[in-house]
Amino acid sequence: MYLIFALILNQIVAHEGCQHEHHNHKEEYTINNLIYAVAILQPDNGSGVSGIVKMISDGQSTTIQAKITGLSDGLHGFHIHEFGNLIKGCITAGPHYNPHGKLHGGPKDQERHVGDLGNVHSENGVAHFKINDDFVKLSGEFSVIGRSMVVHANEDDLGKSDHPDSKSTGNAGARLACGVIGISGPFEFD
Ligand SMILES: [Cu+2]
Ligand SMILES: [Zn+2]
Repeated sequence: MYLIFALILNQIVAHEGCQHEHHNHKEEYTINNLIYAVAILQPDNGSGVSGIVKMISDGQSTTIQAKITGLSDGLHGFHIHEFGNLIKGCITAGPHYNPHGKLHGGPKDQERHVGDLGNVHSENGVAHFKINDDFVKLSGEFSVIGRSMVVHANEDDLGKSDHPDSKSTGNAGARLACGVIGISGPFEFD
C-alpha cells in the first residue's frame, strides 16, 4: 500500500516538474510571433565608435540590422561574442559565440561560429549593415539575448587567411565598440 502511494506521489511530482519546464519555454517575448532585440554599441577605450543593432526573429531566421558611426572607411569584423559581461569593456565579452564547437568562418559558411556575422562596410564614417541569418536565434537553447555585439578595428578574414588567428577570430584586431543584446519591442531604425 505504501509503495503504491509512493509511486503515485512520484508521478505527481514528476508531472509538476514537467509542467514547470514547459512554462519556462513560453516566456519568450513575442509580438505577433516576432521577437525583437536591440544592442547599443558603446566606444571601448575612447575609440569614438558607437552604434545601434536591431534584430528581428520569426523563430526560423533572424534579420540583423546595424548602423555604426566613427569607424575608418573599409571593412570591420562584426560578431556576437559569448558574454554580456562588459565590466572591463569589450574584452570581457569573451570569444565569438560558438555553442557548437565550430571553427571561425563567414556568415555564408556552414563551418562557422554562430556569432560570425562577417564585416560591416564603413563609408564616410558610417556603416550600414543588414543580413538575414539562419544561425542566430533570439529564442530557445541557443538564444543570443544577453550576449554581446562587438565591432573590430580590422577586417575579418572569414577564416580564409594563413594568419594563426584566422580560424578563431578572423584576425579582426582590437574591439572598438560593444553592447549587450537585450529584449526589445518594435522600434524605428534608419
Ligand atoms: Cu568579434
Ligand atoms: Zn568567429
